[in-house]
Amino acid sequence: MKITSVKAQEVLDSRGNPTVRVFMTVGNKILSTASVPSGASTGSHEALELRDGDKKRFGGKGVLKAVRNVEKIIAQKLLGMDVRRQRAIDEIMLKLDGTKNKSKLGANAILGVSLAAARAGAAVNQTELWQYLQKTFRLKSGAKFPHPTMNVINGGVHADSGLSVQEFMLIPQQKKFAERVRVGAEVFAALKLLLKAEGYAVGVGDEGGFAPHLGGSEKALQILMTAIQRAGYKPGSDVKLGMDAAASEFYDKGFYNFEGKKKTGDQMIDMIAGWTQKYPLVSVEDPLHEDDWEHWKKFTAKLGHAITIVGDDLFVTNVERLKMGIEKKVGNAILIKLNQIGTLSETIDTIQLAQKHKYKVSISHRSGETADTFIADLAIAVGADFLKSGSLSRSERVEKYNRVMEVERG
Ligand code: 2PG
Ligand code: MG
Repeated sequence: MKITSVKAQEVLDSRGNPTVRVFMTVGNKILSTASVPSGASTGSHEALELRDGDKKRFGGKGVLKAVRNVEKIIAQKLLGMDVRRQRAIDEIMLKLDGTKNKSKLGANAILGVSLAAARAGAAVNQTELWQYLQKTFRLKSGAKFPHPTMNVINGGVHADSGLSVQEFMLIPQQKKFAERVRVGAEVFAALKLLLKAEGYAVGVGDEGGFAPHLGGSEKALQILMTAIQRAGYKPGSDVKLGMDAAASEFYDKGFYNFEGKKKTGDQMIDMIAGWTQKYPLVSVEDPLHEDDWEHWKKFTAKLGHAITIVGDDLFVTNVERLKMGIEKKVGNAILIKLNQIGTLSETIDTIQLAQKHKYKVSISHRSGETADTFIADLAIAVGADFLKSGSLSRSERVEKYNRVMEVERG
């Protein structure tokens, strides 16, 4: 079935910043839409998110240029194509752009079209999106459900809590996805009571987790242990912990400015290794700066056998960066964010390379999100190990978990 129109609009994300929403029609009755998320702790090797820079609108963050690129440049080439030719569609956009980091058309313009095409293709075939992705990219069929990694305490650039570590996550261990979500939500509720009782604020940060001024990241780990117990669960066997340090954000000229202390890479490694001894901290993302390969290597050598070490800003969903990691034996898991690379096809290629080399795969939201639940279907389609979609509050976060539960229930 042929693409008959490709339109775009400037809409708002969960932080009130503009983002791109694409509307695609196929034949004369199928309409699909897709919205593009946006990060705050963006890696310097990510594909370019095109913003207008016109200070008179949204402080320069408008996306009218990207919208125009969809309607005036990309649409011209895609009209009349069968929407199910996903790889060809992505390929055409890559050629049209012609740059390494999608700086001509904008990764936000390109991704919106890429995702809207996939969703339209699923509608044409009258299949669920996750099944359509499996068929289109010849993935293993069948539904495998990820472990949610739920960011219930927000720090870093996602909150003003004063914590250097950006995210503290619950990783519930129950059998069913829906059970994991229930346990996560119960611990989240217990955490709220606990924080209140201790006099901390319970307003939430960008990803729906609390943002209390705890005075230090280790305190966050401790309070999570208590919250898990208060909810009636055992830390470790029922609920494990994860964190994203997003260390590039507090790195400066060879040092890590961590909660008032200037730390070397080795000191960062020792501090986090110490936490993995004391707490059921089984997953650590971006413990070090995105170009600090030397310490990444050391960190992996020291902890890679014991915990999941996730490269986010390090790998930026990019096949070339991941290949470097595989060669250097750095990390053992990759965070996947569609807008870091900009097309669905490239994202799938990166995931497949990771899986081939036994790297775990975590499909992730961005701190700026919309109600679009594409990543939930993507996680199921590729049999991802983890789905990282923030906390158990704010619809743009929980809708991803809700979507996986919907598929699990059948
Ligand atoms: C991260 C993400 C999502 P951002 O660092 O993993 O949690 O944050 O979208 O701001 O890059
Ligand atoms: Mg991260």
